[in-house]
Amino acid sequence: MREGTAALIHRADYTAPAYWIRSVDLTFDLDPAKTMVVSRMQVERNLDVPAQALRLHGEELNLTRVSVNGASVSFRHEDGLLVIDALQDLPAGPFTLEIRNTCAPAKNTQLSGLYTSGGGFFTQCEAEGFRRITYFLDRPDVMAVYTVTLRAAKAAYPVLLSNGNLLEEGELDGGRHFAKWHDPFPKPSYLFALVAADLVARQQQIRTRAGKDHLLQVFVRRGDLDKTEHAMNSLIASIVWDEARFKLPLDLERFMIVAVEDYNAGAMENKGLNLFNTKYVLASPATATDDNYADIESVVGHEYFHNWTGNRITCRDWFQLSLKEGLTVFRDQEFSMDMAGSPSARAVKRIEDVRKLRDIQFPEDAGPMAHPVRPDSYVEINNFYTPTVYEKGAEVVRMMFTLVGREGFAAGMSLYFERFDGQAVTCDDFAQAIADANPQSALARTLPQFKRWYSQAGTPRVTARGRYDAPSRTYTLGIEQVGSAAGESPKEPYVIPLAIGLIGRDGRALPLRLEDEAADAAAPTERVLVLEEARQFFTFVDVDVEPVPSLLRGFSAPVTLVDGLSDADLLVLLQHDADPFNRWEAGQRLALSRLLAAARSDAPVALDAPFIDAMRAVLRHATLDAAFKDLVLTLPSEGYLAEQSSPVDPKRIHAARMAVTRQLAETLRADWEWAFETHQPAGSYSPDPVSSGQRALANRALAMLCLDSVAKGESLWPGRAYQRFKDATNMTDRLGALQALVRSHAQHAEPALYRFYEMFHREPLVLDTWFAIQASAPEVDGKVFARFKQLLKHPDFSIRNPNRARSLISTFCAHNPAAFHRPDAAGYVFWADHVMELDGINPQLASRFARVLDRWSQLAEPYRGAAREAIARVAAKPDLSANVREIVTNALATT
Ligand code: B3K
Ligand code: ZN
Repeated sequence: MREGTAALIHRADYTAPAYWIRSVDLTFDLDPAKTMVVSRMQVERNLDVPAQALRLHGEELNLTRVSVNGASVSFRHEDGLLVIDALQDLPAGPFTLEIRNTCAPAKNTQLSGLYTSGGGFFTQCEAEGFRRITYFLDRPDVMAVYTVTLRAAKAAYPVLLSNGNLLEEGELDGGRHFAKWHDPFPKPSYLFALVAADLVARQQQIRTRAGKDHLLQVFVRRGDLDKTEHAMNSLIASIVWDEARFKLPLDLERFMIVAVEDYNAGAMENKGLNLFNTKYVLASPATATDDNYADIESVVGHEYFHNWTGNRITCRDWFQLSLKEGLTVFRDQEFSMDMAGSPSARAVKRIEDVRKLRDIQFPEDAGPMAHPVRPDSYVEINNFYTPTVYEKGAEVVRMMFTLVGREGFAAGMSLYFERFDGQAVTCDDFAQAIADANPQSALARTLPQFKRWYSQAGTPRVTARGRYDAPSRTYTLGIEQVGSAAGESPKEPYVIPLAIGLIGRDGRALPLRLEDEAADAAAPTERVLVLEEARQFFTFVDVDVEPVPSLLRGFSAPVTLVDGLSDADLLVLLQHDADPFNRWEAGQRLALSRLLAAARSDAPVALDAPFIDAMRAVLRHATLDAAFKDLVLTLPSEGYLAEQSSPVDPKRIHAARMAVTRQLAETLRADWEWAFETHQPAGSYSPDPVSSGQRALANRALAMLCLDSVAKGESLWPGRAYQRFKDATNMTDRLGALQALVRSHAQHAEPALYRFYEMFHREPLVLDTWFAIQASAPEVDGKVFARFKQLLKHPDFSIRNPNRARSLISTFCAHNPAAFHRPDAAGYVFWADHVMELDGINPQLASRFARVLDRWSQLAEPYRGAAREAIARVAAKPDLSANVREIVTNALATT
């Protein structure tokens, strides 16, 4: 990755802090225009580093006083830091540093630091927001014990919260009140939080296995209390799970979740006081879909699990971000799988996770922002909260899990906490602990090589070729690691756990015995090969028929596999593979080759009978779960197809995907009708995997039926969809029907959209969906683009609310490629204008949005040249934030 003007920070330059802040006593006089902060810190020199001035971070603050041990001292500002020189003369030992400053929460449109939203005060400090509240050593390896006093007008801000336990609260003069909080656990400043707002809470007392009582609270705005049950249940489930699976208990008397409407991220794991985007808290059957319910469970879990993986053990520096994020994503994925229950529901979750990885992380790893899981340098750390650090990081943890086994991983986690609880550590420390707890494992044997997963960017490509020798009844797999992308030189070989099986054409799972293994015990039908070299051969013996190899089962490593299987082989896997992931994958690959062929050719699409029959067989299968069927029948996304094409013509890809979809709608018409009629869960709404799978399949069927009806000029299914839209008793069905109408361009789409708005315009999260549906509608003659531009002027649209901005602008630009990429470049002109506008308001949001054009260099002309021009126009703006500058500079460095 390359960077231009702004300062690059390098991992290799890490040095320990010159001072430690052991404790901090903060007092806030909260006022939207001018909040006063008094910070009294117990500070000590770090005797391991040479004596030097104390340099504190601070951003957009007004400093009023600095004193040391009660006496004012002189200070200076240098390179954006507050420098205090006078400390070298102090006697050894701790001293008290007091700083008084003010900040302006109401003017804080960046939503980093202390800001206002909906009339309340909220904070977001990760990664470097604390320095926007007061001067501090705002780095994760400085861990302090916090005591926080909040003072504010009682009528406007009846609820005053900070981390830890409530020590006291009371009245003050002038209608003000106060609350004093104490967090007994030393923590880095990025985990600090405060809330002062008019909120109500759902509360629950629980007793954990250890017999301790805890108070759980979910705070929301008045009127939203009836949407907090699922979040509370998810929190309780998370607490129970972490104690049962990893023996990690809740360590505070009180655990709070607060929902906030203006929020850059999804949620934040502040110690004992998690702040959440409302999107990941609020749910009722009438307003939230099955997917929303699942997301809430997973995000509540994720933030809760950070309490140990992130908070108790944190990162030494921000290059180690995946230490907490990769591990915590792995933990939340395991949690969701364990909650899902059945093997089939677990597989569905795994498929969804892999689909996300390949749709989002693989392109990142092949584009201008490619970086290792543990980056070596950055300009703006907020640009590195990426799918690579999170999702690929979780895959790296999953590979360790695979290499040491479930018990071994649990032992490794215990050793990790034994060694490092209360400390700020590195990815190396984590990997070493897992390996040390499993000295006999392949991980321990290969650790330095395994850690290339942390240091090398790019998605490894693995080719596999199998050869069956009938006379000797042997099957030899030759496997090669061939670099990351076409044309790129090979990386140093990785350690790759490759889960495999061999299947007979009749579907029989064949025993797997390697040539040097004894023939006494029964050979397993699945095993994990550990690849370590650039090229390796594995010979299996006693193989009585020519097998079809089922490789990379469960997606056992984040690689691209090229195995040269024929359609006939893939059909065998789709029909028989005991591994549900590979069964799904076989269907995706069959679809992919047809979609790519359709995108290349100008001839009308004519799907072959074996493919259609295979899809029908899955749809009609007697024992497969509905959710799994739905995933098999979901065609690869346009984004994924784009990654498999060169150059990329978004309109051709869209047209091909639409054509294949229409043909499946037409040829499987009777099967879709059957699927719709037979997948209607009875009884009251429940977001469990079985019912939500049924709803997903019914909604897909309805969408297919509407497409086919509209193509034939019938009104039967659009009419039924409209009726279902009106009668629905839950949001999943209502939205499914609405999407079916909008995506088929049925006449009923307009009245349905109108009605939907009338019903839900007071529900911000549902209104986000209303914007998103219109922004993602399939483009016809520029009408969707025209409507999109109209919607930007809608009175309910605001670019300042991140959820709303994402629901309209990001949805259109990132998730509607055929509408966004236009030969007249109007989409790119819009993009550039809005990156620049947003950058003046909220640089973190702007730089996320800026990444929409990361893959510009892959585009076909005329898109490619026009996209580059738009990026160059943004880059030419002199006062860009470091956030956006890093993105556009890197984008322009690609050719
Ligand atoms: N740790 C936060 C993300 C903070 C984003 C800062 N730009 C949420 C999470 O990963 O749990
Ligand atoms: Zn996280």
